[in-house]
Amino acid sequence: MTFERPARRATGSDLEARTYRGRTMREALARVRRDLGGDAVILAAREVRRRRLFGLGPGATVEVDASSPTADWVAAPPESRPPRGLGTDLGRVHAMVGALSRRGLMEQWSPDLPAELASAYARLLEADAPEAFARALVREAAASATAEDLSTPAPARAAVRRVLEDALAVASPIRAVSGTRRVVALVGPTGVGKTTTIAKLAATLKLQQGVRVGLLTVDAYRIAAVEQLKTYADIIDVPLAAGDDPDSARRGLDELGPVDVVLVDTAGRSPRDGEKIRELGELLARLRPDEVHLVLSAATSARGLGAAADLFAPARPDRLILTKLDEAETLGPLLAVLGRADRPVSYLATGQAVPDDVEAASRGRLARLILGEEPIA
Ligand SMILES: Nc1nc2c(ncn2[C@@H]2O[C@H](COP(=O)(O)OP(=O)(O)OP(=O)(O)O)[C@@H](O)[C@H]2O)c(=O)[nH]1
Ligand SMILES: [Mg+2]
Repeated sequence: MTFERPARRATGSDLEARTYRGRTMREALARVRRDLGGDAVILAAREVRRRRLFGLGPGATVEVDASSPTADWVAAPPESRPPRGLGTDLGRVHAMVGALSRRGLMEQWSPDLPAELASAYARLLEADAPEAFARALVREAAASATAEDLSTPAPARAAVRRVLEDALAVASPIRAVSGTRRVVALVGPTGVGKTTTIAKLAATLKLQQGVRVGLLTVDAYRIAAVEQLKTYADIIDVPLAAGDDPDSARRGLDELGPVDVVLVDTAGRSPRDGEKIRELGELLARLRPDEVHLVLSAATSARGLGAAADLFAPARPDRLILTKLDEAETLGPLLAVLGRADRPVSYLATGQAVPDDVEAASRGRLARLILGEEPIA
């Protein structure tokens, strides 16, 4: 495709705007950058053909008005810039340009996404949600929302939140069933908070719900690990057993006596340590827990989360616990693993305090947290 010299347009001020065209926003912006440099000021953008609901028809183009940066304009926040005679039909698309260019996200946009959802899309990208996920959510929201929903930013954001909520799965909290012993194991990478979460859950189950809880550690070859759990067992006043191979772990279960719920603490494994994870899988296969919760720290990169979810597959986790939500800068990376792991989230851990900083997961809360619409504490 050849590069056409852009037409010059008067802006009604001392600035000169040029108009750049492309089949997509990305293409038009690439031309702006090539001609005016990376600091060019985007003044407006429009779709040239009438826009259909889900994107542009064939041959439709995007026009971007841009000018060279001047100190005066660069300093001013985009919303304070007047349209400066660039035509009256800025409206919706102008707002989209504002929402995205303010956040340096203009490049990501393409005209097949509805402009009304630009700010919700920008919010997802700012939360470090994977771009493909953000795009899919926005598309889905556009398909399910009414025109009225999309008329102003708040309902448009709510439409995206609803779609995100629907995409999330949560599991019900651990329930004691009288007459049966429910065995619940926590597995996961080193240092994510398995032992701390077990202490929180044990205290909550016993003190708030009157459930008879026992603890079993299969991390017995690490003295410090046993001592850490023993300290909690003493404070909460629940029995503790230990075992480091399938036979001693099974014996440990029996030593706990009549309890309703056994929480099983396992040794943290590096996601790189495939052999140890397989051993853990074998031990759990013999122990036959009713639930296996994979504990992941929200303060891990998307890549680290994905690797952990894949590598702990031999332990057959059927639920996810997300810890350190308080430490994570953004929660968007979780979306990659929530999709990939395909397991419902059972609990959210939001700090170091035992037992306060744990809560049963809820879809609404998780969606609002991921979108940055609600504080952790
Ligand atoms: N900020 C924050 N810290 C947490 C949270 N959960 C646990 N921690 C801290 O993380 C550190 C490690 O916690 P542990 O419970 O020992 O982690 P673990 O997964 O049992 O570690 P290993 O047994 O060594 O694999 C401790 O300092 C905890 O206080 C949380 O939700 N938020
Ligand atoms: Mg531990």
